[in-house]
Amino acid sequence: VSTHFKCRGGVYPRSTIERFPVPNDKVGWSTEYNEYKPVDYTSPNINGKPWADPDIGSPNFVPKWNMIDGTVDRSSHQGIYQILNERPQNPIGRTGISGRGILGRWGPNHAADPVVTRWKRLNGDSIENNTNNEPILQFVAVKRGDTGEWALPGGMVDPGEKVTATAVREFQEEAMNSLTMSQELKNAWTEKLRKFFSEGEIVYKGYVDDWRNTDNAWMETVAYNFHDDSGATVGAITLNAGDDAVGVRWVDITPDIKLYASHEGIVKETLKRRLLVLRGQ
Ligand code: RP5
Ligand code: MG
Ligand code: MG
Repeated sequence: VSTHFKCRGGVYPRSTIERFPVPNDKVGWSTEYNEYKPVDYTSPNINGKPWADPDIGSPNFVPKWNMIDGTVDRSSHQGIYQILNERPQNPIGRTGISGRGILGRWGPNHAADPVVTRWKRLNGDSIENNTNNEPILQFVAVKRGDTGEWALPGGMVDPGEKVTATAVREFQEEAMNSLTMSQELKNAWTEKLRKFFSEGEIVYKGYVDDWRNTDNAWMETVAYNFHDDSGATVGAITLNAGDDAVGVRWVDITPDIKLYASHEGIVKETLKRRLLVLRGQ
C-alpha cells in the first residue's frame, strides 16, 4: 500500500464525526497542508478495556514505540514510524481524524488474516476453469457484522500471541464458530486440522487500509495462505459463521472482487502465487 482511501473521507465508524477532507495530493505528511485541522477523537467505549492502551500522558503509561513492549508489539511492518507531540504518526499519512478512534492501540494495531483456499471443482473432481481457461481459486470469506462487507476472517493478535496462532484461531472462531463448541469438539477439530494449518505461507505483511485508521492509530496484518489443494480437508468441511461474522462462504477470486479494507489485494496476490505453484514456477 502506497496510499490509503478507505480511511479517508466520510463519517468515522460508530461516531458522528466527519473526517477532515484529505485530497490525494495531501496524504503524505511531508506535503504541506496548513488548513488541515482534523477532529481529535478517541471513543469513550475503549476506555479501560483490557485490550486498549491508556491515554497518552497517563501516569503509568510509558509505551516503547517501534519495538516489542512487553507483550504488545509496537513495531510496524512498514518500518520506523515517527512520533510527533508524543503520538505515533500513521506511516501512510493523513486520515482526516486524530486520536485513536475505536482502535485500542496507539500506533500499529496488529491483526492476522487467514486466506484459506481451494480450487473450484465440478462434482468434486475436475477443476473448473474461467473464461481465460485458468483454474478458479476460492477462499473462505466472512460477512462482517460491522460493515456488511465480505472479508478475510481475520482478527487482532492477543498480547503475547503468536501471529500464526491468531490466524488459525480467528478462522476457527469466525468461519467454524468454535466459540460455541464444547472443548472436546474444539480439540478434535484442532487435531484434525493441525497439519493443514501448520503449512501456512505469508502472502502479505503490512499496513491495512482499514476504515478505523486514524492519524495516530492504524491496522497492520500478516496474511497467511493455507491451501487445500485436493479440497479434501478444509475444502470439505461445513462452514459456520461465528463471533462477529454474520455469514461465511467460499468466494471465487475474480478480477472485479470487492472486499473489506485491503483484502482484495491480499486475495489477488494469493491467486497469483497459487497459479505459479500450479504451473511449477
Ligand atoms: C483488518 O481488520 C484486518 O485485515 C483483519 O481482517 C481485521 C481485524 O479486525 P477485526 O476483524 O477484529 O475487527 O484490518
Ligand atoms: Mg475475530
Ligand atoms: Mg475479525
